[in-house]
Amino acid sequence: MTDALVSGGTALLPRVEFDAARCKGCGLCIEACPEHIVEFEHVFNQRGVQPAHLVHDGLAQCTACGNCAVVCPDSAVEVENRKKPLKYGRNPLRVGDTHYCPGCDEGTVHELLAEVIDELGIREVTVGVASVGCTVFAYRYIDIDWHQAAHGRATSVAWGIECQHPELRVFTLQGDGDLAGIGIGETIHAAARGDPTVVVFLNNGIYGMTGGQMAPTTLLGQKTTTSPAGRTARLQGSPIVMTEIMAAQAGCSFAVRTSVHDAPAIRRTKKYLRQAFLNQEKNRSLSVVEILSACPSGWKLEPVDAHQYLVKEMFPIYKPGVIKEPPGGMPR
Ligand SMILES: Cc1ncc(C[n+]2csc(CCOP(=O)(O)OP(=O)(O)O)c2C)c(N)n1
Ligand code: SF4
Ligand code: SF4
Repeated sequence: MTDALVSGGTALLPRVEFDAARCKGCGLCIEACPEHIVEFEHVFNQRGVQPAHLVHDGLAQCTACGNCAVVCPDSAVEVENRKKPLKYGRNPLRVGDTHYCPGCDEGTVHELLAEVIDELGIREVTVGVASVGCTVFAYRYIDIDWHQAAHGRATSVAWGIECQHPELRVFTLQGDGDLAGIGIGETIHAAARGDPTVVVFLNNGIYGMTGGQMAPTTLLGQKTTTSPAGRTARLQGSPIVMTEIMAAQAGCSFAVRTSVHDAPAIRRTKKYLRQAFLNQEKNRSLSVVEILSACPSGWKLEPVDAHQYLVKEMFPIYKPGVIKEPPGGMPR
């Protein structure tokens, strides 16, 4: 690991590496560490932020839970439990620094997708369809084949690939403006047809890339650049709950809503993504994994506050959990 601060010298202690150059200083690892042994350094890195590192002598208290590595949206932490052995963070498919804002959840979803594709051994047959929005550069970060779709058209592009190459495993990565706004027609028709696509739906309740405009998923009362007084049901309509709508279509065989706001949620989301790819192989119909995603920049909140907002304000409207079980049920 380049520019890495390496801690841990003996075989019994965990190995914990913080990549100072990669860190964008969001502080999520500091929040996630149950032993409180992660802090910001006093010096600045090339990105102009104070990167996270382990406190002096922190390794002696480290339990190798891996939470810091699991929550890092930028693959900047690696933890190895040398007793088990177990490793967290960094996998062979994840490449490059991401452009996402500090604390943005979209990078964490890349990590999970890369891990699942790697662990299922489907790298050579998987094609991602990147959409327009903050995930537009997804093809730079996961080393598989990609296709770029125009705004809202990702499921249609996926269907085109699937028609020509039924042997391939195709997934889309779409924001809520993309999937529920301009692409709402394409999305519902894909669910009705039962395309064998894994739809990964990042719902941050806002148009992030273009500067925080109101999306179909914006909460009532939420202030955005195009609803400065807060969204009202009368004027702009109520938030659209897309995953329930997709689940209601006969061709959708697995629908779930989840989040990546803390380490247990990240682990659950990985399980759901894995299930979606397994469902794709077994049932050849549409799976949707909606991931509630913090947008600290668009919401004008600090990363940790953004996750609190997500739990307090988004969960009551967008309830996490399995909406439609896959045929045969969820593995316990
Ligand atoms: C046809 C078309 N209309 C509008 C745009 C401008 N545009 C680019 S990104 C975007 C919003 C993306 O929001 P979302 O899908 O929620 O993704 P996020 O950026 O929040 O991840 C819009 C409207 C475009 N690129 N193409
Ligand atoms: S979670 Fe990652 S990017 Fe954020 S402060 Fe920690 S190491 Fe840096
Ligand atoms: S604008 Fe929002 S969604 Fe886009 S990268 Fe920044 S935090 Fe993430």
